[in-house]
Amino acid sequence: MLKRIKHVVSIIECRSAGVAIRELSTSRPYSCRGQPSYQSHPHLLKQGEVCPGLTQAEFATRRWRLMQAVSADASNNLLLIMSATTRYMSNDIPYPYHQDTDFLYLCGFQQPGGVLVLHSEPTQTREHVSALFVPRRDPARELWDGPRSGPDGAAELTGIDLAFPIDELPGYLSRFRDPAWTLWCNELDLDHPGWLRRSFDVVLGEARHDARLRSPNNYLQLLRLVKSPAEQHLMEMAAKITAQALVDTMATCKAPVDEAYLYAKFEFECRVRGAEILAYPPVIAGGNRANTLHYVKNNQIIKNGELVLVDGGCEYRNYASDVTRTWPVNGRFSAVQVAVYEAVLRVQRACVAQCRPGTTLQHLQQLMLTLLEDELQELRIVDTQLDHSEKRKATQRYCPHHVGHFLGLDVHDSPSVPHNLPLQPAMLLTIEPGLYIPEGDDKAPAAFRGIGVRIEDDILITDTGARVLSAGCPTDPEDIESICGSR
Ligand SMILES: [Mn+2]
Repeated sequence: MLKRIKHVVSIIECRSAGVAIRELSTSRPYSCRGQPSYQSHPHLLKQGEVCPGLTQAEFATRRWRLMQAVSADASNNLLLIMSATTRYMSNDIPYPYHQDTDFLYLCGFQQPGGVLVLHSEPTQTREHVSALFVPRRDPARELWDGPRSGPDGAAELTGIDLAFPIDELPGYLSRFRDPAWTLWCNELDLDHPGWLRRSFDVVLGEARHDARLRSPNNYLQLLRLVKSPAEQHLMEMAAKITAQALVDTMATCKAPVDEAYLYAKFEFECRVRGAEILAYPPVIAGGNRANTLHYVKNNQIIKNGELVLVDGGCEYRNYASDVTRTWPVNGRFSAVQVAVYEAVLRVQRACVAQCRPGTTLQHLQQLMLTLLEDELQELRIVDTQLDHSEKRKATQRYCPHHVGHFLGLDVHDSPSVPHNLPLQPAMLLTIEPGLYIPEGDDKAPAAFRGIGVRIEDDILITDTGARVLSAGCPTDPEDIESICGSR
């Protein structure tokens, strides 16, 4: 019943907006076809959900909030958000498709070739209109690529105000030529098809870079920073799956071991628990390779007596996790290894303990550096006789990365949000101090060279403090030793 009313409203809006009225099927449901829906995948979605756990109402609220935010800056607003393009591994063989996360955040449509248009339209019924332009159904292409939603399936799934075939986008945009409209849109890159560029030229004409064109990024990143209860639940699931996969990876680890084996084991344990993919190429770094921060080759043999640093995270229902553990591949930390490990662990726990509303990433970064500096002097890796600035420089050499980052649909979520922004309940971040002493570092005592340790957890800011979502994988060295090689 509700659905029928929605269609009637859509038709009225089409008329009032002067848009050609498309055929609307009200006789039978579409069941979407191009991505899981309540009808096709009842084990994943409940009725009214666009993506598992996320309702049509939640997506509508996100769009409304974004339009409210930009309305503070300008009055006639047109937003265009593009879906990600399909990338190819080899001529016509695509990589697994991964939707643009802003597009996904605003409408939940997971198929390529779409454009989301949001524009102000102060009427008695609503303040703005959301229109989704998607590829038409095409039996010849669908034979190869699988089913598509088409506009009707997209409308039914997302509950969006309007849905049209993508080729109608230039016509729809022609009424926004008036310079009174502010266009909020990210720059197109070379991957976007030529017809999309031409659609944008319809709005902007010759004035491609004038003041009418603005980026919605800052507003979107601030909105995405604070997670709804449904998002918090999905992120907690992602962190739990990753934590358990790390436990299982440790448990089957015996020296010597191939990094590639640990990679496969970790990914397998994530995916059998329901994660679709990994959120990023994991770092599986044995011995000195842990000192290469973005080591992702994962193809060396880790020798008996070495540590392995595993920085990995699954993506569960589009939400990322990001956890790091470091363990001895033979199940026993050496005295030197455990000394470095416990130094990092004390700093990590102290930083996590400071996570609460009102603190900032900037403060946590300073805290991490101060504490690491003390630990490095205690370990006699940094000389206590150095002056303050030399000690800080040395500390930053042994931990060149930041204490953490925000986490969400992207593993490095909301990256442009300033680090002096006070944390609020429902924000999610990582806390990940490390110490990296490369084997060629002749300033450090020889015994420490070649050791790299990082400990990273996913933290949800709550009303009163914080909760460690990835606590399912222990960090205590004795717990780690008892898990290692236990299976
Ligand atoms: Mn991280």
